[in-house]
Amino acid sequence: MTDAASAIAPTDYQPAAIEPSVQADWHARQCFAAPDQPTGPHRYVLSMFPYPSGKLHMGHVRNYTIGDVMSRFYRLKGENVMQPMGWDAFGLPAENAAIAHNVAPAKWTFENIDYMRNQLKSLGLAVDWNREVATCTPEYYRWEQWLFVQLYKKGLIYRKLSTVNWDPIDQTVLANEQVIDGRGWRSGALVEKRDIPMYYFRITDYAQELLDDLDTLADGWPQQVIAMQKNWIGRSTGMDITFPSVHGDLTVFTTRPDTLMGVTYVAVAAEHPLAIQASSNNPALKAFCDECRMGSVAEADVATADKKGMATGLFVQHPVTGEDLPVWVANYVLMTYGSGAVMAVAAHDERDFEFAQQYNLPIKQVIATPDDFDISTTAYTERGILINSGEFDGLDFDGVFAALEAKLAPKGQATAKVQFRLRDWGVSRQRYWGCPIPMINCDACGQVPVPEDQLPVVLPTDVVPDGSGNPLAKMPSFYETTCPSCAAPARRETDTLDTFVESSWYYARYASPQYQGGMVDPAAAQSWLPVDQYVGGVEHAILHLLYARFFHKLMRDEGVVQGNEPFKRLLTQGMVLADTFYRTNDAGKKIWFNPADVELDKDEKSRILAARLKSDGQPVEIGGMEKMSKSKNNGVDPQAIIDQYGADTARVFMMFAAPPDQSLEWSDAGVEGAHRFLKRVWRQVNKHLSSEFSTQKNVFRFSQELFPSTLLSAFVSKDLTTDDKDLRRKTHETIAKIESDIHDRQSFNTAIAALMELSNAIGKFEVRNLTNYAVEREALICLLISLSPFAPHMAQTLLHHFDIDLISTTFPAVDPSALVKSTQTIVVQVNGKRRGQLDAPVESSEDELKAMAKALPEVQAFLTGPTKKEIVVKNKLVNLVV
Ligand code: ANZ
Ligand code: ZN
Repeated sequence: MTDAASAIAPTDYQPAAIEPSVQADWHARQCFAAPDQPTGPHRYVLSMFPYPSGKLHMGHVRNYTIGDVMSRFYRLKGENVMQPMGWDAFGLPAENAAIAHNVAPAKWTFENIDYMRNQLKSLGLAVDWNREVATCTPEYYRWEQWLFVQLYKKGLIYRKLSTVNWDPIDQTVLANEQVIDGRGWRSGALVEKRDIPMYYFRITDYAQELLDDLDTLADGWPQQVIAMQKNWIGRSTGMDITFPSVHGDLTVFTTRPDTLMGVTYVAVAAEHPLAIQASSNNPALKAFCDECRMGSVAEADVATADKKGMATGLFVQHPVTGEDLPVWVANYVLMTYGSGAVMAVAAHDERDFEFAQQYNLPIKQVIATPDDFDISTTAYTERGILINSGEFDGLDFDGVFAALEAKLAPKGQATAKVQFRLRDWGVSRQRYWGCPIPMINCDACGQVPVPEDQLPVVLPTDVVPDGSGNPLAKMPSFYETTCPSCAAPARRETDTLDTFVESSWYYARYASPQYQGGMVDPAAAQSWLPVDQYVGGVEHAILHLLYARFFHKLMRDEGVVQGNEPFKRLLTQGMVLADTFYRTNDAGKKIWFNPADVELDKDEKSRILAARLKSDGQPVEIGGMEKMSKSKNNGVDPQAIIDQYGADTARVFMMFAAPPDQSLEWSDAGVEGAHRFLKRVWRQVNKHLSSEFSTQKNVFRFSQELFPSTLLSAFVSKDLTTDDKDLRRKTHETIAKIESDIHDRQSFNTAIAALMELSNAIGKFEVRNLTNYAVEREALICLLISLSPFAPHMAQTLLHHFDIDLISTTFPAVDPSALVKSTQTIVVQVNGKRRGQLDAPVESSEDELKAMAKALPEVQAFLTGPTKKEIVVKNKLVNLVV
């Protein structure tokens, strides 16, 4: 290896010349292959796998660079790191592409995977490609089907009617995103609602555990994500209260039983039995209920929609006073929450208040308000002391709760209750490109799971959907089968699973991706799970992370994995933003132009002053920074950046431009800045290697034998100069900072800033003798190793010239002796006023400091007589009193 050490790096930094060969070296040596059962410290670093949409976007690049920096750092720290990669390969875009280009979804998907795999490799990720998984392969989804069957047998999956969007022209079920302004995306037909049977996962059985276990994640997960999950699970404690009536008793769920004496009407959902009963002889009411049912079922829409209602003409009795209360149908009451009915307290609930005002219903205040609160214009929604409540007057929330329970519970009219907002998870999709649901429909036996020895139910891959319904339902070769329990002819289920199911357990499959005996090899699961560090977009903060947590618990209860949670630590990266440019056409519509097609005038702070379209030289409007997206046409293609500057520059820019959890503003100037930094490091190493001292053999001894034990002092027998000591201190402070920035703070931008500072310090350092040369060598080696998680290709190439193999080296240890400051600044005062300062060796005695202070010419001018008192504050100041 000494030959390599004496070789000199080419003068110019040419990423295109080094990156492919470094990647080929990694592949040839299988550098990042993780063992199934690691010995010693090990870490599982996972970035959310991509959907193979066609090509990488900047969000991917950011996500995978963050994960890769951590993987490479922990590898350098001597850990066995597993960083796998795969493909979330089922989903609607493949079907849309099939319709648009007449190509089979399988072919389209695998071609995209091949292209994107190459793109990921060109980014230089330290990925164990032997663990690659694509969720659309039978080897993967057969275990998903296996779990489905187990859960169905346990009753954790059930089938019930549910409402879908139906396109009457295409005769197909539409996903929510295929409904645009109430019409089918392809046919333009007005979308109808239909009730069809679907399979559900009983996630609500795990609601309490999913909530409680969030507390165990508090150290590793962002607070905000934990809060979003809590909110989504939405645990409310309250009471079921029953209102007796001749039409049948009406039960409502309320979180505010304390307001019971303020109820002035009750409201039910359009689907509620009382509404249906009242509609049977009231055509106007029936029409109104039908209209409500056509509306959106999304809770957010319901909350903001105009309040609409109609009286049913029915009455129920107040459980305490016996008073008759009118029953209304209201569009703000959801059939799917509580019992689909509310006791309305207009004075203390905003929605009820709005509704009561609109329909002139009475408003009765029962909670005392602060003096300055105007209850005639707004509902007062805080808890408080009861008024106008007869026997309950003067009580607070807990007091009424207990009193009501004591009074009504014995009559069966009140039960304390916990209610979750979380709904069971409907997983049936009437789509082709998904995992087949392993069920068989038999006329005699009903739903029968596919026997385990007949799994997997393989999805045919040579199908090109045409947009008119699910092709599987038109393929007798797929659906014709026999019933496993009675052997009569039966029909295979043609619905497929929601693609969130595949992404709920891929992290576990990576532990043993080829295992044929189950979802995960128990030994591999034991070794690698849970994931130590998960990295992904905050857009997955709710559904994906909740489903994956749920699956981990399902798999645990099935004996497949251990532990309660899949992801120990979570980093949610921010969005990538870019400038937007547009023109407004005659119809008032904005036409967006890609930043690559626009040229800019900028001021000295590189703020944009004006923008012109390159093709016609005419101005375009500046729309500001927005999330990179197709709709604003402001996506910057990462491939273009990699081609022009190299992957290392793209990576360094991504990590330097913003803290990982914040949004990142794309800027060409920023990319160029990152590139200049790498070029400077390249030149510095080049200069060092071509120095006159480079031929001295004992220099190589330093890197080969003594590094990384940082025994520079053993190498350098002579005393170091102040400059030597300063650079050594900078070097070791930087190492310490990189460690704490990456490991403790996950603050990668400040780590790069520290590396830039170290490079600056090296730039200012002068090499006059062999000792200086050794000090500089240490600094450069430490700089390159610390830079290697960010710019691995360049680091590996340059370290080779120091006889160091990046793949087998370790992260430098901090030399505590190098951190000791050699000099310190001492302020000199005369009679308490600052008159000068001096740099004194740290070990100076009080007498030495006093003498040095008195010797300063600017101080002497004020020493008008003999000193009466001389005060020394250690390491800080000398005060001379005359
Ligand atoms: C009376 C009341 C008085 C209420 C008051 C609130 C304030 P959370 O906290 O989200 O669980 N509610 C019950 N079932 C409903 C349904 N199916 N559709 C729409 N709203 C429903 O919400 C619980 C509250 O939401 C319940 O407490 C009920 O209104 C309403 F001053 O009951 B409350
Ligand atoms: Zn049967």
